[in-house]
Amino acid sequence: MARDCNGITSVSWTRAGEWLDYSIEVPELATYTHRFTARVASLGVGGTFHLELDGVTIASGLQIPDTGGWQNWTTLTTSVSLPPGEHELRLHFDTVGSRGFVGNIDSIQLVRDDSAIQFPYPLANQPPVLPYNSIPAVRFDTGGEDVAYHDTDAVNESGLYRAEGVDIISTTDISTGYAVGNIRGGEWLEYTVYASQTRSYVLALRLAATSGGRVQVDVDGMMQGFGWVAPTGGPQSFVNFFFNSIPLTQGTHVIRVSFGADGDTFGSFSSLRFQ
Ligand SMILES: [Ca+2]
Ligand SMILES: [Ca+2]
Ligand SMILES: [Ca+2]
Repeated sequence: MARDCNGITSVSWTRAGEWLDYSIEVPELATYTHRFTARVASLGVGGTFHLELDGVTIASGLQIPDTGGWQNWTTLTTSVSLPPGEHELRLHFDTVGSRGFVGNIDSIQLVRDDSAIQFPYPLANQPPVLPYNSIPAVRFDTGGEDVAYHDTDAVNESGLYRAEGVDIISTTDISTGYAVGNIRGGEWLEYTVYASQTRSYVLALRLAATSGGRVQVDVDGMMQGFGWVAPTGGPQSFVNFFFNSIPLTQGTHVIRVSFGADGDTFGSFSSLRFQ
């Protein structure tokens, strides 16, 4: 520990492999994006640290810059996705900088980003409880463009089921009768779920790929897997595409499914199954 110019105690002489734990409570029902801010200082280029929530990395490669002195403070900011409930936030020091220390940390702050609120759909306080056999892809979270999904334009081209940017088609692949269609490269959808147990889940996506393409799964903002879907024979020819190990801790998580590269045509997506 050291004292900064205000006489406030800060964490100093930090080395790789050390960590700090903070118990936090997120009182809301939904998963919100929070801005994480750390006030840091380092004489010479500092080291790196990452953040873990309940043992799972939620932000990595945070670099403490050269601030010109051990008591010259600057702020580091990143966005983290925090599900509701009580959590252990760990600040884990990874590498040291040019002077043999990671750097000094004076304070950290978590501030809710109210412009990025998302809830499960259709019932805001009832996320699907995993394992779950068939979450319709059209039940992506509420919250809109850039928060719960990204679509190339602001219109649902068919006008079916939901009046938002995501394009929805009719299908017989799922009993609810609707799938996300007209998926183009760069588009993504998010689903808030509740994992009933801490373990790895097998995730199966029902996909129909016109010309094939890349699909990626992120959990709470961290990539957990990606793969390439071969052409399936058209936008109504659905196949199961498996991710064999998606680790989830017990509690609420946001699953993001992203498609292709900008400009590609991907196809359709009818459901998600977590086993
Ligand atoms: Ca989001
Ligand atoms: Ca659209
Ligand atoms: Ca689209």
